[in-house]
Amino acid sequence: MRCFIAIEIPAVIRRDLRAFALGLRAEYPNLRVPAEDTIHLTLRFLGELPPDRVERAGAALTGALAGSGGAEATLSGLGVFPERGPARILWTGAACGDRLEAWRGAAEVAAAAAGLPPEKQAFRPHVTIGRFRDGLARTEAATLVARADTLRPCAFAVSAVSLWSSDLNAGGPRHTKLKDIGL
Ligand code: 2AM
Repeated sequence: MRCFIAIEIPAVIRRDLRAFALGLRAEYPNLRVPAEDTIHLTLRFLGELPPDRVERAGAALTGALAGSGGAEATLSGLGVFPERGPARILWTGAACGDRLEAWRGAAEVAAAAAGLPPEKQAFRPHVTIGRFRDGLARTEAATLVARADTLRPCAFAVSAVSLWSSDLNAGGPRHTKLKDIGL
C-alpha cells in the first residue's frame, strides 16, 4: 500500500485553491491541477508498505501525537519545486507556528516505526496546487511566483493528522483516509 501522512484541508479551501490554479492555465497550459479531493498538506511520504508496517506506523503516529493539541494553520504565497532548473510543482506555503514541525516530527517517528530510514530532505511545508507537465522554464516560474499576491491567503483549524493511502490510476491518484488521529 502506497501511504503518506498529511493534514486534510477543508473542502471550501481546496475548491478555492483549485479554482486559482485552474485560472492560471490560460497562461500556463502545461499546468496540471490535482483533483479537489487530493489536495492536502503532506507531513511525510511513506511510500509502498505492507499492511503490518502501515499498522505500526499508525500506532506510532497516534502515540507520538498524544497531547499535541490543535492549532490554526495558514496558507499563503506561491513557490515552485525544485529550487533549480525547470519548475515541476507549484505550491502555496503552509505555516502553523512551530506545530507543523512538531507534527512532522511525529510523522518521522511513525516512518521509523514502519522501518523507514530518516528523511534526508528538509521539511518545506506546502500544499501542491499544480504540476507542470515537462516543466516550466525558470524565468517563467519566477514571473509566476512574483504574482503570489493574486492568491488570497487563508486559514483553517487543524484538529487531526491523518494516515492516507494513495492508489495510482490512469485518471490520477485516489486518496483514501486510513486513520484520523485527533489532536
Ligand atoms: P506533495 O504534493 O505535498 O509533495 C501522496 O503521494 C503525496 O505524497 C504527494 O501528493 C506528495 O505530496 C507527497 N510526496 C512526497 N514525496 C513523494 C514522492 N517521492 N513520491 C510521491 N509523492 C510524494
